[in-house]
Amino acid sequence: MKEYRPQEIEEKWQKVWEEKGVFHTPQRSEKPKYYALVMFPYPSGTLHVGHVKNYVIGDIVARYKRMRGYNVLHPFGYDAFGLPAENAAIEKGIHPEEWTRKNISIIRKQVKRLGISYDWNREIATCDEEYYKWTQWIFLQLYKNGLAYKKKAAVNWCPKCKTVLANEQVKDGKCERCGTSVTIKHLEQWFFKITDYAERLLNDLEKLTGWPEHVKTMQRNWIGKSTGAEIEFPVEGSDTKIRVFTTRPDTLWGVTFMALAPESPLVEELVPDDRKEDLQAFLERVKQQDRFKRTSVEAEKEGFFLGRYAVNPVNGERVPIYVANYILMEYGTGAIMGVPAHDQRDFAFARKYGIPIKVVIKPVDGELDPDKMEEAYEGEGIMVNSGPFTGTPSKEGIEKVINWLEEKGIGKRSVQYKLRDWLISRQRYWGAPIPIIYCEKCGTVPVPEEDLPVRLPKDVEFLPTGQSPLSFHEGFKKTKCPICGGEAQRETDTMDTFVDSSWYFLRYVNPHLDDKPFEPDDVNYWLPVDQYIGGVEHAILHLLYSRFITKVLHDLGYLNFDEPFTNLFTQGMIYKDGAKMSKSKGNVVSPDDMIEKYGADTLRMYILFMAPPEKDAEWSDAGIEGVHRFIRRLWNTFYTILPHVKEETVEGLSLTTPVEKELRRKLHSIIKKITEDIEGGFKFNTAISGLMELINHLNQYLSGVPEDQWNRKLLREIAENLTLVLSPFAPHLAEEFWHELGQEGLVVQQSWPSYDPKALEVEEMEIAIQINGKVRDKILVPVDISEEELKKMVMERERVKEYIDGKTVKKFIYVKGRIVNIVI
Ligand code: ANZ
Ligand code: ZN
Repeated sequence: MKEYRPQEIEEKWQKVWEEKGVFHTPQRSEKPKYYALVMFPYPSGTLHVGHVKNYVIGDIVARYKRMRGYNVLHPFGYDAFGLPAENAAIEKGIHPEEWTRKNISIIRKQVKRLGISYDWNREIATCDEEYYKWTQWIFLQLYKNGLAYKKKAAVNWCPKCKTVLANEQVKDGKCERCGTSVTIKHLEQWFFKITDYAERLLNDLEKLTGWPEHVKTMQRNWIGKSTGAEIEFPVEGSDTKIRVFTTRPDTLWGVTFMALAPESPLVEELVPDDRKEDLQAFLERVKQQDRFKRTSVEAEKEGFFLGRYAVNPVNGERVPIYVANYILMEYGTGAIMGVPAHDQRDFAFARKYGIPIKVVIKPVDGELDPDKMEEAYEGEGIMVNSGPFTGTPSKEGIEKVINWLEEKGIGKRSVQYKLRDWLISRQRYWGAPIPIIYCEKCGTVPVPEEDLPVRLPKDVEFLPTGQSPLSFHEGFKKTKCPICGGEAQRETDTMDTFVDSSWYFLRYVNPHLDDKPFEPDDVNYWLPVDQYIGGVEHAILHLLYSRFITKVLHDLGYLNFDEPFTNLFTQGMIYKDGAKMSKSKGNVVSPDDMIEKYGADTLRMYILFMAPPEKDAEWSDAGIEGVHRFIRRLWNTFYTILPHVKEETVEGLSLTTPVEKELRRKLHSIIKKITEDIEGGFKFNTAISGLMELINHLNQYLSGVPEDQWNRKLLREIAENLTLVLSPFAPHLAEEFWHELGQEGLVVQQSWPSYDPKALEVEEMEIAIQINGKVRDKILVPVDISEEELKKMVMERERVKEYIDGKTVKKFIYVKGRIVNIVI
């Protein structure tokens, strides 16, 4: 028998696919379209099997949909700008471009060896001039429409990476990449006004019925909408008013202090001269604190009394004004009204500084004693000590108080979002330069679209200075003002790489178009993406930014859809030795090694078989061995029947024995199962179990029936259909089988098989029912019925019941396939 040599077969068919261009997607077709997209990788090194999982899932979808008659767009590319390339440049002295291109060619080779059905004509890299030209174009569209602006901002700064980090890139106060504690710097930075879209980004989540609920929840929390009121508290002895945002206007009568964020400009304004020095010391200390930690409930509260008082506008009470470490400048108004009885952080603060605690919400079934309380009562209840609102249920009170505040002109309804504008400036080299020019006469001038791209110069020096290498590059910096022609300077910041990846799914449609980022007609045909597949680590930022940019381009008239991804699938991770794979832990499983040892088809099948694809799974060497053994068995089985079916056709198939009928029933029920497993939501692992089951049945038949009695037409039907349903999972193997069967064309160009519902029907037989030796009834039952099931059916027959008539059944005898005898 022919030996299974996966590497040979795989290389051969990959070449054929490439030469015949079978995966090149026509821009238009009679067929319905299907856009299957996987998240493109960051080319920082070689791929591990976790990436492979992403691409294999995508490939199953793409191959299946192709066989289902869709015109499938399945592209691949690289998120190629970013910090690691630049750090490599500093550490190893390689130019970021060289480093990136080298990694890209390694990854491309790795992916090609997996036999993924990408349209390689559409390959893109975000660091290509022909790509980033259009990233810059997108910046200009936002700028021209007031959605890109520059401001001095307190930014997160990583002292090790020497760069600004977006809030999103700070995890527990530490740099997401290197783990160093993040500090604060004030710099002029470019922002995208994503907050203008907060409400739509939130509401439109409801349209996304094809997204996992947990991802939508993460997006909702990130946007963080709060409704409440803004209220002004006049400062005693001054014209200044402190504006606060609260979600609990029902607690207004319980305010016993005010607190300002350390960064609030009001702090300097209100502090009396004699307290300035102490204040400075305090501010220096708390501004150092981690901005994320210091606002948590557990964090130690620290405050500084400004020596001033504010007046509660609802009852005229005089309350002290503090600066407190747990107030953030970036949220609400940067100031709060302190209600210790009903807010835990205020409670801790009040206890520490001896501030009175005043109860204004009474639990429905109890009393609160401010002296004995051990924590704030944050729940609902009845308003007490609250002037005209005393006795009102607190939930209703919120609405009523807001209306009352608005009538009196003391406050107004307010909605706040946690979402901040998107900081896109990076003081780094390896990114798309922000297309802005500064002219002394004309101010900030956008680069005219016809002058794009603003090219990254190649000859730059990489020094760990914290300033962009572009800012030392006179040739880059010096330019002419597009308006007055005078001497001017280029912006030297580059864009956050999340900008690059916020629109790449549009570029795949027209990857090499050079006068437009995309052709609106084409994009409107292909998008939204029908199935997006990627890791849950991108559940917030990348998806939110992509949704935002899509909405902006929609509003500007370029797109006729405003959500980019109709269906989203987040795959689980692959662990090794109980841990996430990483180079530093030395537990990375390389796809190349696995392909070397077992072939790509085994690797693909194992990754899909190890667990439901949305679940995390643990890599097991024994597991891949097992799948490989199955594939060898499949191979051997195929070559056992091949001589018997090679010249055969399915036409004229007839079944004579029950064993043949049963085998055909198995075939068709497994076609049905695999189809439903794929359609019904990525149940690839059980689809593969189905394949295994079929091979078992086939082998039982082959060993149970003498070779000269094999039903060749039936075996031919099995061989053909098995090959077809196998083909998305193990495409090389399937291609080889298809060829061996003497079929015309490639398996990838075939239609998905449909099952024969008739084959699924179970044959029935007639059983006579005797009672005390006399035939009294007859019953039709499936041939493979068990005695137990049969007995149940028999005993429920009306005629049988009549004869038994409450008497005890002494015996129930079943002569298989013929007769039942009941003795009463
Ligand atoms: C008074 C009050 C009484 C509050 C009470 C809560 C309970 P969310 O839901 O997250 O929007 N707050 C407002 N701005 C703040 C800032 N810049 N830094 C820190 N805390 C701030 O939270 C809104 C609540 O968080 C607001 O409602 C305010 O405290 C506080 F029984 O006002 B509350
Ligand atoms: Zn000018």
